[in-house]
Parts: sequence; C-alpha cells; structure tokens
Amino acid sequence: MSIRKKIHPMITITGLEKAGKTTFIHRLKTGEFKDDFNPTVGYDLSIIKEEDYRFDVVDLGGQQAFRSTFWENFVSSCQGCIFVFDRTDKDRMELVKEWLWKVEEWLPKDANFAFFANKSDQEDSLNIEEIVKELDLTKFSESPLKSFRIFETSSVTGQNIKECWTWLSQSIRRRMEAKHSVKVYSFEILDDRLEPIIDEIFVENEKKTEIQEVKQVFQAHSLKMIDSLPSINIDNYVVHMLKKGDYYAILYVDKDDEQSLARETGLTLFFEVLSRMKRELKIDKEIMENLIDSVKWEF
Ligand SMILES: Nc1nc2c(ncn2[C@@H]2O[C@H](COP(=O)(O)OP(=O)(O)OP(=O)(O)O)[C@@H](O)[C@H]2O)c(=O)[nH]1
Ligand SMILES: [Mg+2]
Repeated sequence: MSIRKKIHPMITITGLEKAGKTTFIHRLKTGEFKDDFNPTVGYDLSIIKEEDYRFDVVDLGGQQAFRSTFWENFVSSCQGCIFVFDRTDKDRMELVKEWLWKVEEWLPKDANFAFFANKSDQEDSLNIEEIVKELDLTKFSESPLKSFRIFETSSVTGQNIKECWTWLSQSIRRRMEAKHSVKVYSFEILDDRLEPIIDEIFVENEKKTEIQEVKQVFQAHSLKMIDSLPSINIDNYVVHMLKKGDYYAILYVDKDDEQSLARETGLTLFFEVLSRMKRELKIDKEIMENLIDSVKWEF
C-alpha cells in the first residue's frame, strides 16, 4: 500500500517590471514574439502540459507592490524558478541584486533556479562578466541551492528559451520521479480519550505481526507523548502523530521514506477520513485502502 501526494510542479517567473517575463511565457507557449503586453497586475497563471505532467507557471508582476506582497508566498513553495533580468537595464543593478538574493533566500533548497540575462538581442547590453560581477552571481557556488544556471536569452530571437525550459522541466521531473512514494503500514484514528475509532493494518503475514509489535511498543511507551511529539522512530519504522480538533491520527511508515512527505500525506488522509466521519459515512478497511490509493501524484 503506498501513498503518493497529488502535486503539480510549480514554476515561478520573477524579475523586475519590464524585464520580459510575460513575453517569455508567450514565446515559450506559442514560439512567437509579441511585444504589446500590459504590465502584469498581481500575477498570471498558465498551464504547460508535457506528457502526463502539468506544470503550473506563475508569471509574477514585477512592480514593487507585487514583489513585496506575492513573491515570497509563491517562490517559497515552487519546484523551479526563473529570474528574468533585462541586460539593458544598467541603472537598476542594485535593485535587481536585492531582489535576486531575496528570491535565492526564499527558494526551497532543492528547487532549480535559472537566471536569464534577457534581451540578448539588444546591442547596448551588459556582457556576462559584468552581470556576474555586479550581481554577485559567483556567490551561487556557496548557496545552499543545489541547482543554478545562467542562460543568455531573447524572446525576440528565441535564444535559449526552449533550452532553459527543457533543463527546468526535465530536472523537476527527474527529481519528482526519484522521490519515494510513502508506504503506509498502518493508520489509526483516536478520539480525545485516546480510544481507537479506526485501526487498520495494510500488510499481511509476518509483516503484519511485526507491525503489530511496533504498535504495541508505541502504545506502551509513546502514546502518552502524543501531545508533545510529532513523530518517533521504532525499529525500521517511523510513527507520526497528528492532531486535529478532538481527534488524533497515527501513521506508521517506512523509515527510509521521505518523512515530510509522509506527514503531509498522513494529514491528507486524516482530513479525508474526518470529513467522512462528519458525514457519518462508514469507514472500513477497504474504504481506507481506496482512500490511500486515491492520494496519488497527479500531473
Ligand atoms: N528586445 C527585447 N525586448 C524584449 C524581450 N523580452 C521582452 N521584451 C520587451 O520588454 C518589455 C516588457 O516585457 P514584459 O514581458 O511585459 O515584461 P514583464 O517582466 O512581464 O513586466 P511586468 O509584467 O511589469 O512585471 C516589452 O516591451 C517587451 O516587448 C527580449 O528578449 N528582447
Ligand atoms: Mg508581465
């Protein structure tokens, strides 16, 4: 029995106003250059589908008002990010630097980060050495971000537009596919007196005996810690404790699985089961198994 969380990778497009973010998205989606976009107000979302994947692309407004309100929220939860820099914009280097490094700080450490030296078709533009120096781009070698690349781009000629997208989308896909799904061995829901309402084991035979033992050990030594500990390790398992209102959920997963994903998916299950309980729907093992199966990655 395994759970995979429903997720569509999100890519954020950052950069000061007029850097060329909206024009880039249009070029990427249509292969054409269009030069009369209005400044983006707030942000625009677009969907890019590739085989069975769906990428949600957030084109963020670059004006100060939007930078300081929307950016952090999107950037801090995306899988990939592009910072578009207009290489003819020589007078705003300090401001660009300030926001570039804010984005670097907000980004999840495993996200891919692409820097666009955009409008490369323009003659009067900064060369790469100048850009690297002025914006401190060499510092990315010390950044905790695992993956950073510079692209010289142009939405007029199409230079590096596809190449960058391929790099981003392929890296994100590879990373997602490599992520473990979460194996759920057992799931319990307890009421406020810690009495079980639901208690299911999703494995058979020797494994079932092993899990039963782990559950006994947990009950003997750790159940009383339920209000103070998020999770504990028992042998080859991790037991996660979740609370919502008057109810508790306990999730038994493999210690080799990614535990943040385990917690998130445990919560998804917990909410689903609680909402069924509220509607007074019966929940047996088969229904639990179907619920677990339904919490899959969906691209
Ligand atoms: N020469 C040239 N001009 C570009 C390029 N990309 C965008 N532009 C022009 O730059 C201007 C701003 O482009 P937008 O795409 O609207 O900029 P933006 O980053 O979305 O701006 P905001 O929505 O205000 O944040 C437009 O006049 C575009 O035609 C490029 O690669 N080369
Ligand atoms: Mg725009």
